[in-house]
Amino acid sequence: MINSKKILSLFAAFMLLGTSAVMAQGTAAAPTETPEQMWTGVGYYVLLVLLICVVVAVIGKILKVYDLTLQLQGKKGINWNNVIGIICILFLIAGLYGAYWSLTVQGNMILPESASEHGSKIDFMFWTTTVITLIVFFITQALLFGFAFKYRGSDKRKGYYYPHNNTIEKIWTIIPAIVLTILVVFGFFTWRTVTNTTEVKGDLNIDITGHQFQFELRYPGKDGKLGIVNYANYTSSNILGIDYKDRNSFDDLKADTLVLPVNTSIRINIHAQDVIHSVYLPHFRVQMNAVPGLPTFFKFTPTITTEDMRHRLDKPDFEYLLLCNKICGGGHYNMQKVVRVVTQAEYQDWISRQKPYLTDKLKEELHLADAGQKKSVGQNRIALNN
Ligand SMILES: [Cu+2]
Repeated sequence: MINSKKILSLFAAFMLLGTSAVMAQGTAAAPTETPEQMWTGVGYYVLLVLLICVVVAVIGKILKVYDLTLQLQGKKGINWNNVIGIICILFLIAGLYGAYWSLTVQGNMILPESASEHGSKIDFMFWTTTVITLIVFFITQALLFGFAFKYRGSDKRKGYYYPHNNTIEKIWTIIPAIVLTILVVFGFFTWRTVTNTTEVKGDLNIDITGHQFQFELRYPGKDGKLGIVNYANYTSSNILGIDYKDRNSFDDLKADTLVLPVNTSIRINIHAQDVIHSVYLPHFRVQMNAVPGLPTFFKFTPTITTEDMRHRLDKPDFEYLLLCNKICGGGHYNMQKVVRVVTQAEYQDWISRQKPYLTDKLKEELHLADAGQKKSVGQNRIALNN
């Protein structure tokens, strides 16, 4: 009854159960779930899968016994070809209904209209691809299971041996190749228009730095310029490694919310300090990896203020979000910030209330007290001249 194969598969099942238990305890550190809850969750689903396997095996055995009894009585046994054929049709109906359900229920969770200028191009591409693949999906699934049912095994007919047909080969190679080429070229040109901006500078430059597990935002001060950063300058009080030999960095501002003035071209400069993160602004159709040692950037123009979007969606507490889109470690889920698109006036008011990165403590640490004062004297002079 029990051979080495069965013992091995039982061993594999226990290993799987053990691994899930260890994984469950590892992730149980998440504050929202207690270890007990996670343990019940994983154990429950593993047992459910085992139970389904047992039920299927039992039904199979019962049918086998029934089939053998019929044969012993000299009757024709179960026509398995018909059973399999009908299962194929049931699978087609259940599968298509599942696809429809998923489109209507999960489809409702789709992002609202794009809140950036280039976003409509990305959306157009997304919907073109979705519609084409959906049409192909429905046709091929219907043909696959429909044919499996229509041409199921039968004593009345014999399978026709049909080894090769060049025309069919050509059709099903060339048509997908053309469609894919169009989609890829279309995507290439769209991406080029989105990212290939002649003037690389935006009206507003903002630095976004990702590290485990937080985003740091840096806005330029009154001079409108961000100072140079270099990871080698990193200290516990200079977490971005800002280079204070560069005077542009003296008035750089620290912010907790990514506030963007509407209808202004924004250039986000993207840095990472440890592993690869990704700056993802889904409502603006913006995503760019944050790679350590390789600064990247993305330029876009927000077009709908947070206030306006709340009205349009009829959700009074709607917020745009900045998310990390690379699984960068245990606290990845926590890497998010609120993004707020506001009017120019609101932006000016907000920026005037942000604190500089160059704190008194840091000035002391860098022996910059003098330089800071000289700078402010210089600024006053300019202000007077104006
Ligand atoms: Cu991350």
